[in-house]
Amino acid sequence: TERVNPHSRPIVSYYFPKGVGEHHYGERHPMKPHRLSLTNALVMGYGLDKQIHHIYNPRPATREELEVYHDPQYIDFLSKVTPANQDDTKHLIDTFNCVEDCPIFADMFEFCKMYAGASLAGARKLSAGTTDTAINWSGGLHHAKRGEANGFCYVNDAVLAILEMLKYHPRVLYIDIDIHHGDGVELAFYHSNRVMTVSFHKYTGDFFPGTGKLDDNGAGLGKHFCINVPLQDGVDDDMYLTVFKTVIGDTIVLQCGADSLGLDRLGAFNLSIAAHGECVNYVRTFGVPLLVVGGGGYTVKNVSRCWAYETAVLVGADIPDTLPATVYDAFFADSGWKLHPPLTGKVDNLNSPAGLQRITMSIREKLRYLGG
Ligand code: TV7
Ligand code: CA
Ligand code: ZN
Repeated sequence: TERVNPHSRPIVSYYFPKGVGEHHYGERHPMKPHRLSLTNALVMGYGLDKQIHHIYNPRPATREELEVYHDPQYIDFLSKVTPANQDDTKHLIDTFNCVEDCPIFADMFEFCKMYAGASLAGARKLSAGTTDTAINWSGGLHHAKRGEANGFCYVNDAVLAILEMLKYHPRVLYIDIDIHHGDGVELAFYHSNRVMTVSFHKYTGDFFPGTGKLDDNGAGLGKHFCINVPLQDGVDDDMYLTVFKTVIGDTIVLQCGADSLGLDRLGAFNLSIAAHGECVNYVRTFGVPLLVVGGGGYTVKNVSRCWAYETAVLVGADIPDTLPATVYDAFFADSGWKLHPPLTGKVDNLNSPAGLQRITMSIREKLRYLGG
């Protein structure tokens, strides 16, 4: 099935579950699914739909599909709990961690089935060999555990998609450029030598979720098949791309959390949209089947700029820096309707060249061990 030529244009499939952007976590909650509607409006506004081969409104995942990874009792709870009845099941809400970061909101289970269904549809199409690249910006909810919600994530679509791809591919490489550690995906495959997980993240004493140190490298059969790149505030384009380009692989799932951009409401890195997109472009040139999912990103206007730009990168289209007119024009006035507003240099870079050198050398050593 490895029939992708990096020099020709890949076949790209784009998954947008209709209505996914109309869900609300709650007024003050930083996760805004509305960013998905903005992203889709920019993709269509740029006319990228004409360059994308297939556009799908995928069916929601079924319970059975979610239970391939998740605990049936947890899925049963998600299917039944509502804002109206949540007071009757206080103990279960605590058991399954559906508090504060992961509130119970209206049609929450529909939202979960939508974003997971889209990643699964992409994984199936890649496995069937009928697309080279599959994009689901509503996915990438990488913190969800087998039986527990965590960090704005309820079901782990990345884990489900990888499990689907493992039916047909001997190995999968998971790369995570969200500013948070991809702990849920790492945990699911920590003992597996068929899935290599690589996460780039902010790693300091108190930053969520607190895991992902350089020396966490997998266990049992999975020893050496887990890579963590712990970074400090303010990491810039040059440093990030240098470290990023030490990675290699097979079938790939790329989580593109946009909270690693400069000026993110929750993040503290200094990346431009161009550099974030260069990570996507670099992975694209490997010419292997690629599932691209979203993830974090809390400055909504920049998340949608970034993912629209990366959609263009993935289809191999050049798009102008002036944004197309959409119904969301008011969101983009800040930059005079530009795709690439200045985002960098606002946070001090606390990463020293020596510290980064230490990380890069340590990872080169591990990759050499794998013969990669
Ligand atoms: C993939 N940071 C998810 C990233 C998940 C980050 C956190 C918040 C937050 C939650 C809110 C809120 C917030 C302004 C920010 C230790 C706590 C502190 C809850 C109030 N405002 C992804 C999860 C992270 C919820 N959690 O990787 C409702 O920030 O740091 C924590 C944990 C305990 C719980 N409290 C926060 O990007 C998609 N939460 C406002 C309202
Ligand atoms: Ca990450
Ligand atoms: Zn994040």
